[in-house]
Amino acid sequence: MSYHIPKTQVAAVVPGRNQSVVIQHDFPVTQPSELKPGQCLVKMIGTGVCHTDLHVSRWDWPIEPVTPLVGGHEGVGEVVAIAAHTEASPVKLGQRVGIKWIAYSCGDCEQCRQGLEQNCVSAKLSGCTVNGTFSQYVVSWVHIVTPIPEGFDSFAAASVLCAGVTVYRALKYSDARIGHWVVIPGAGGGLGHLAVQYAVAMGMRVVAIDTGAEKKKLCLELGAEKWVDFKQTTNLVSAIKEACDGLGPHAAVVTSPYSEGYTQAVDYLRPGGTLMAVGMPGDAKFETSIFWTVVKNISIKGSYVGNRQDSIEAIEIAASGKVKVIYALKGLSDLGQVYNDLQKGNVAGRIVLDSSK
Ligand code: 8ID
Ligand code: ZN
Repeated sequence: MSYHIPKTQVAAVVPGRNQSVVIQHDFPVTQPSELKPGQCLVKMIGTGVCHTDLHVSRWDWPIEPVTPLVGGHEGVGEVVAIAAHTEASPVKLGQRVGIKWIAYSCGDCEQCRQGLEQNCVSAKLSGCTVNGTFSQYVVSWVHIVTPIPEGFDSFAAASVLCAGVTVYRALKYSDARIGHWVVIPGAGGGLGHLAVQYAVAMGMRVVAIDTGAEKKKLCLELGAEKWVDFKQTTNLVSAIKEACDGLGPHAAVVTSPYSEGYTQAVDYLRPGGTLMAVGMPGDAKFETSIFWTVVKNISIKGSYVGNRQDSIEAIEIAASGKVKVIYALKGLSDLGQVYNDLQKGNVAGRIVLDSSK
């Protein structure tokens, strides 16, 4: 099998710092002969837009992105070339695969050996330190891409590769178990709406925190038992405690992109509870009571995307129908508008871009 690989492609590009996204029709395509052993070329089908892409495009974070920046890190496509001298490729030409935030991890360093591939000393980040999925052809690595099960919608699968994996792992490490209350600030957003469903699938009881009628409806339809609107609730701490037997939730998985989603978590968590930090405001600090963190035996844990195994588990659960990605489909050329909508908090669920448009 061999494919015609064009020399140029359409890509949504941020040319540099303080610049807006532009649609470029002549962005170069890496040719199969230019791939290094272990690499593959993936022809994109679709890609989700994560709030991380917005953070990166605004230089919000202490990580310096490549420029011109082709963002995007949750995409699905077809393998159309595998580099010469690639040994024991686990994926084949023509296979559908997913690209995630961790574009590359070495597999050999201490962090990789322990399953913390996210913290690999040589990690490359899709759509940040290497070109990402807001384009039609992406260079990836055969040992890192995630195989997509047959029959699973490519556009839905795309958003599992960041949003889904991230919240699935955060819940897995939250110590919450069947029957426990989990509160999810940001529940109506891209990560949050999947967190609601993974938590329900794991047997947990969910309190969704977000704002507006559309997100309320979405969260309750997806299985949240209770809803708290953070803009309309004057005493969030007592509202959340009350929603969870008067004692508060066993865990909070905070997916809000701003520090406001974090500030009251230690106050409303049940003694012994766990705060899973997932949302990533660039320069905020935890503002929380050390005294009550100690006295209530609160655990605070960061959770950063997931490794290859987490990704496969998250994909298989979603492919089985237990978790549904709620998305609106747009084209690559709509990325600028999607960033505006995300910034304003206007996106319920996810926006996925069709790479052919
Ligand atoms: O590996 C990770 N930890 C990881 C992976 C992927 C994404 C972290 N993230 C980070 C992103 O960089 C971003 O900071 O998670 C955050 C959320 O990403 P997202 O889900 O893609 O964003 P979104 O779709 O805009 O959803 C955010 C939701 O938060 C709500 C908004 O209304 C929106 O629905 N929200 C806000 I803004 N403030 C809130 C508050 N104070 C809040 N919800 C509750 N309380
Ligand atoms: Zn993401």
